[in-house]
Formats: sequence, structure tokens, C-alpha cells
Amino acid sequence: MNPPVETLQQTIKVEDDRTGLSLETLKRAIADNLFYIQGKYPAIATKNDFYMALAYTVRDRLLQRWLNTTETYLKSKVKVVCYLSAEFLMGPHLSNNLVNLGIYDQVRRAVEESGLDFVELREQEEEPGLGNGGLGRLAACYMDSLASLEIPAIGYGIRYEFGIFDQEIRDGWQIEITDKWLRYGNPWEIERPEASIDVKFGGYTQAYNDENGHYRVRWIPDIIVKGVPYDTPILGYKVNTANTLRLWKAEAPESFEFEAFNVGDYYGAVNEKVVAENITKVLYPNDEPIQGKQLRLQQQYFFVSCSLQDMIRLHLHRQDSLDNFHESFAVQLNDTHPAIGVAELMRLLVDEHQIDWDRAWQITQNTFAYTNHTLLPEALEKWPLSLFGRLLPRHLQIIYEINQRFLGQVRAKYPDDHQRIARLSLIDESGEKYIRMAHLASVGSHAINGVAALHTKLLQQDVLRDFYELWPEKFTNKTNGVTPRRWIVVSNPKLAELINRKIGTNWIKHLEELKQLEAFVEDAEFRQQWRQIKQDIKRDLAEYVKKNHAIDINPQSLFDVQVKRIHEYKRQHLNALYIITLYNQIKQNPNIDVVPRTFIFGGKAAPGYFMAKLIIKLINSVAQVVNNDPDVRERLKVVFLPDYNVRFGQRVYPAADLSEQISTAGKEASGTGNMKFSMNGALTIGTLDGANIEIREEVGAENFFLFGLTTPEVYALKAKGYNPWDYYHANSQLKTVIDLISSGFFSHGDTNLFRPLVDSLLYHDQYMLFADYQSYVDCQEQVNQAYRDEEKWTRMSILNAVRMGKFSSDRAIREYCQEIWNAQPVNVEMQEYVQPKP
Ligand code: GLS
Repeated sequence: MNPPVETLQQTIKVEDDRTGLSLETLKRAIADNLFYIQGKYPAIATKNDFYMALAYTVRDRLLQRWLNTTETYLKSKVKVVCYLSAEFLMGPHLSNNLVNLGIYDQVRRAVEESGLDFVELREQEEEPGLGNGGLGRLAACYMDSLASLEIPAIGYGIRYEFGIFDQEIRDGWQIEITDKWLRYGNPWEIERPEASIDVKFGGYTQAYNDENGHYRVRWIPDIIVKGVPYDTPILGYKVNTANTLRLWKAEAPESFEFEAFNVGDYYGAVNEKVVAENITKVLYPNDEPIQGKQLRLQQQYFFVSCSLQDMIRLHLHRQDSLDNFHESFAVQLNDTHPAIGVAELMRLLVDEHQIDWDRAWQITQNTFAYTNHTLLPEALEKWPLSLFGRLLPRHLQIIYEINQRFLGQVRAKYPDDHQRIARLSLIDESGEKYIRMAHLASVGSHAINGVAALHTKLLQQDVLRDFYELWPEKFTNKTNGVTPRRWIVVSNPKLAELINRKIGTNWIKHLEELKQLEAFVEDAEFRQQWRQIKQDIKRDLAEYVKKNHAIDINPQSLFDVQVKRIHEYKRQHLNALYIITLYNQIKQNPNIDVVPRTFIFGGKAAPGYFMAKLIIKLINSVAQVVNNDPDVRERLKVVFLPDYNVRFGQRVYPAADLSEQISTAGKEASGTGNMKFSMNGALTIGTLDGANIEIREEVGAENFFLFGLTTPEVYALKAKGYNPWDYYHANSQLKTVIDLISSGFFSHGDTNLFRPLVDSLLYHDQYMLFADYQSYVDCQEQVNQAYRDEEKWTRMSILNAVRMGKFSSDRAIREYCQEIWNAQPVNVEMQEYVQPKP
């Protein structure tokens, strides 16, 4: 028992040495942390030591908010949103925390007065790359908005020891290097071993009757793995709320080792440890799910089980019964990766807490909601039944039971519609049997949403059509959003400052207020300032590229940027075809008047995705020819910048003139990069896909460069029989481009290198590049014309940025709160720090 609080505690002021914000206090804190935490004095400290000292100085200044927030949630019975995601792509924490605490300039001064280079220290931070791309980054933006809107929330995920690989380019090819992000320690997390949780795997189940004669099942596992939580505070913007990101690390439980040791199997015991710890070793580097990998299913179950058990513990800490669990927690499934949670919550309620099935099912359905993030059929997760049953025997039984009851309902509504029943079943029985995770998520949730209007519509019409017919009321759209804190204030401080001077700072939490700036579109001086900022940032990027990649780019040229995962549906190779088209025009007529352009690419390919890697090679090969041809005279430049990540995104979005959003219509669920570019004043060239459609609606069709087939046109052409050869033969410009690649012109005469790519275009062209080619080229010509008119371009740029209010993640989170989670903001009062008496 702990002694009574009063006898232990004395109050000290928040404004003390440890947390004060005066310059002197900050300087002393940095020096103290360097000495007492890093164990160094300045003469022998590395840059990283100084960074760590600075990071701890900042962390100390948000702990008060963090502890108060946690305490507020524990004391009151507020509903907590739990965002379950296999990925959180948080990006660097330091700058974001400084901005959200409102102490950026003050701390910067303190660092500089300590004789240190602030920017150099800031760049020391290893970014936690615990995600692949859009899906993981969305989770991070949502965590920022939840905290900024003062919504009680916990982000639950996996603390991968190796995040997304670092990408290098050698001889034009992608090389993957392991990401050792924890090498020098992570100052933002706190390990909480006391809150560890056991997770079972494998084994078998046993039926028995309990003392009341009720039929029950117990699960006797093969192995038990311990989940250890690591907590990171997620501070809201200028509020007291600091929510928690709780990531689980897998370890072997000590008891197991000890047992094995006793019977003499020391190596066996150590091996068990290795097997357990493997579970959270590495993030699978695929943007879309990988099928059938046991370790991946282990990862999913591991973090979901830890998280649900954690919630149950928190719930029972606040009240006695689990009967109203769904009033304590709203659990969002970020895609199907955590969908096993439906069966796990049932198991916990029914087997471990003896709640009867029907009640447990009500609780479960009221707890979960499911977000779908992709329409690609190959990306819908399914697990071979055999693998699943071996790893999670009890869950397989539970899924059978859920399915039987669910199909009973379906049969009642559609008697004798056997095809529909087979299509809806949680088990795919068309060949080898599989569990369909999207079906489990849909059945176990009270709400299902897509991430852009078009995507939700296509879900309803296509991928989840049978579910939509069954439960139309479950479906809603939640168009994605991104946080203006990181994507404007942190990444584009000059633009933020200009906006602040004109309309104050309210827009940072109410992005729709940017609309007020429309009043300045006709103000020549404002346009000049707007242009100047873009110009300055482009110059910064040019210097960065020169310094880090030894390539000269012209800051006066149009910066045309495509940064995102490399995937055929995103069509980076369509962009490459256009570059070659321009190149051919120059070669035919070297004095042609072209708008100087710098094509900037960035993005990682899944290591096993051959075609994506070949696209990277193609871009680099084209770059080599174009950049070194004297006829081009610096009018075109092509650069593929390696290792695209959040930090580089922060540099490149503000520097872009043109944003390439050119996926085949109907393939990109939403996109979020499209929003970040536009917010920073880039114009979009894009198809009617994902959120592009809504962006165009907001900014106005006249401020958006639209091209390509619509989704119905894509479907119709497919249905009619699409033949890429027709386009090849009919379009001499396109034919010249393809022939040039085939001829080995970009591959030192090697006619085989790009053959797989060319053949896939000529013989299949699944993503219809040829069908959209001419429309794309024509549209790019409109871009050139618009760019020649500086004032017109600036007007368009301003209107793009200031009409982006809808795409703040604050709007998206408000919608989730109101329409799915039923969650309310909670005010966190700052209390004084109470320290135990010595
Ligand atoms: C994705 C989609 O591909 C993106 O269009 C979307 O913006 C993102 C967030 O909703 O989710 N789905 C996925 O598996 N990876 C993504 O980036």
C-alpha cells in the first residue's frame, strides 16, 4: 500500500528550473541535461549529445501537460478514442513540439545563445519511420488533430525496431538499407514495463463447464509473448492536452526463460526470447498488404491484443463492469490490419470475463468502426485458414461462430441467394480457404468509411457492395485531411508568418479562415510577397540538392514534383513519358521556346516490387541523358531524390510549383500529399481520382489542371476491351517515346533493360497510361502557358492555398467525433507539479 498522498507530497511551482521558459532557465536546462543525462560536458559532446540535451529540455516542458491529461481521463468517465494502426509515421518530434508548445523562437534563441547551431541540432533527430506512406502518415495527422481539439485519445501501434528502410540510389537502382532509428536512443518515449501485457499464440482449445454449469472454452497456448508499452506524448497545438501514442514492443516473459533454464535447456530459452522479440523487429515495407506471412499476422494480433487488454484494464480501473465498455472507448480500425480485434474483443469478453455471447457482440459492434483505405483488389487482406488456425485456434472458432450467426441473418433476408451468401461470408471458400479481414471488420463494426467521396462511393458500389445493400446506414464518407501545424507552420514558417501578418493566427486551428486572404488576391504587393516566399524556398531547396546530391537545379525553373510511394497505379512512368516527349521536342527543334522545368521525384518502392524498382531506374536513366545533353541547355532537369520521408516532405511541399497527382481514375483512395502541396501554394495537375476531385471543387476548376479518363470511362473502356496498341499506332509522338526507350537509348544500348516495362505497357497497360497520354501532354502545355504569366500563376497559387480549409485533419476528426465516435472534447486543467517529499 502506498502511504497517504498528503504525507508524501509537497507542491512546487511549475515555473522552476526544470520547466521554466526564460532564456536563462532554458540555457541552464540544456547544459544540465547534457551533463546529467548524456553524461558529457560541452568539450567532448557530439552533435547528437547536444540534440538529446535539447530534446529532453523540451520534453520536460510538456510532461506536466501529459500527466495532467492522463490523470484527467482516469478520473472522469470520458470516452476515449483509440486509434488502432499498424503504422504511425510521426516524423520528427522536436520542431512540432516546439510549435505546439508555442516556444519555438524562445528555445531557438536559448540554443543560439549557448553557442550552438539550432538548425544543425534539429537535423540530428532520427525520424521514426514507423509507416510506409499515406496510411501511416494519416494516423499521425489524426493524432495531432485529436490532441489539438482536446479529444481524449490513445494511438495504439507497434514499436518496430527497424522502421521503413533507408533508400539509396546506386547506378540508378534502389538499394535498401536498414533503418536503425533507435541507435542513439529515443528521447521522446518512456518505457512502461510495469504496464506490460501477456499475449498468447498457438496451442489448442478445451471446452469445459464452469462452476455454474455454463459451457466455456479455454485456450492453452504454445507460447506467451510479453508486450511492453513505450509511450510518447502527443501534444495538441497551444492547449493543455497531451495524448499518448502507446507502441508495443515484444519480449519473452522472464518466467518462461526461467523454466527452460531449470530443465537445462539454456539455448532453447534464449531462442524463445529471440522468437518472441522478432515479432516487433521490422515493419513490412509494402504499402499494400503482403499476403500469407505468418510474422505479419503475429504482429497484427500481438499489438491488437495488447491494446484491447490495456483498454479493459483502464476501463476496470474506472468502473466495475465491462457492460458499458463501448461507452468508455471508441476503437477505430485503421484499415484491416487490426481487424482481428473484433474476434479478440469477443474472446476477452466471453472467455475471460464470462459475458454472454449476445451481449459481448453488442459491445463489440458498438466499440469498433472500420476505415477502408484501398480499392485495389489485390490489397484486400485475407489469411489462409490453416495458418490462421495454427496461430490463433480460439479466434478461428470465434470467427466461425460470428460467421454462422451473420450468415443466418443474411439467409433470413435473402433466402436461397446462395451466391450472395458465399460472397458475404467471412470465409472465402472458392479455392484454398481464406479469412476475409475486410468482412470481419465490416461485420464487427457499427460504422464503415472510405477516405474520399469517390472512394466511399466505389466501396458502396463495388468492393463492399453486398455489405452496403445489407446495412446502408453503416456507411459514411470521411474525406482525409492533414494537419496545418506540421504541413504549414512547421514546414513553411515564412508563409505562415505572411499569413499571420494579414489575418492573425486563428487559421492554424480553423483552416477555413484562410479564405479571408482571398481579399488580397488583387493586391499586387501581396502577390509579390507570396512569390518571393516561394522563390526563397525554391532557392533553399536548390542549395540543399546541390549540397547533398551535387546536382545543380535552377530555382527560376518550374518545380514539378511527384513524391509518393512508387507504384504503377500512381503512374510515375506517365510523368517520365512526358519528360521524354519534351526532350524529343527539344531534340527536333533545339531552339524551341520551352518553359524551363525541374522534375523532382521521390519515393520508395517495396523491395519485392520489380516493376516499381524498374520505374525508379527508368527515371534515373532518363535523368542521366536529359541532364547531360548540351542541346537541352539546362531547360530540363530531372532529379530523383533518394530516401523520401516526412522530413524531406517538409522541405519539398513548400518548394513545389506543380503537384503531380496522376493516378488512374478509381485507383487512389484519397491521397494526402495532394493536400499538402496545395496548402503550400502548388497547383495540381491531376486526374479525377481520390481527393483530387474535392480539391478541385474547393479551389475552382479554373485553378486546377485536369486531364484523363474519369472512373466510369476507365470502367467502360476496360469493359469494351482496351488495346494499348491502338494508341501506340495512332499517336506518333507516343510511338517515338516508346520506341526510344525500347531502342536502348536510355540504357547504353541495352534493349532488354526496360523491356518488361515497355511490354507491360504495350501488352496490358493495366493502368491505362496510353489512354491518358495525349490528354496529359496537352494539359502540361496548359501548365506551361499559365506559368509564363507570372501574375496569373500567383493568383492561382494563392487561391489554391487559401481554399484548402476543408482538408485540415481537424475537419476530418470533428466528423469522426460527431458521426462515428460520439466523442467530446475534455478540458485539461493545468495543475502544479506535486513532488514527493524527500
Ligand atoms: C492509402 C491510400 O493508397 C491513399 O490513397 C490514402 O490517402 C491513404 C490514407 O487514407 O491510404 N492506403 C494504403 O494502403 N496506403 C495508403 O497510402
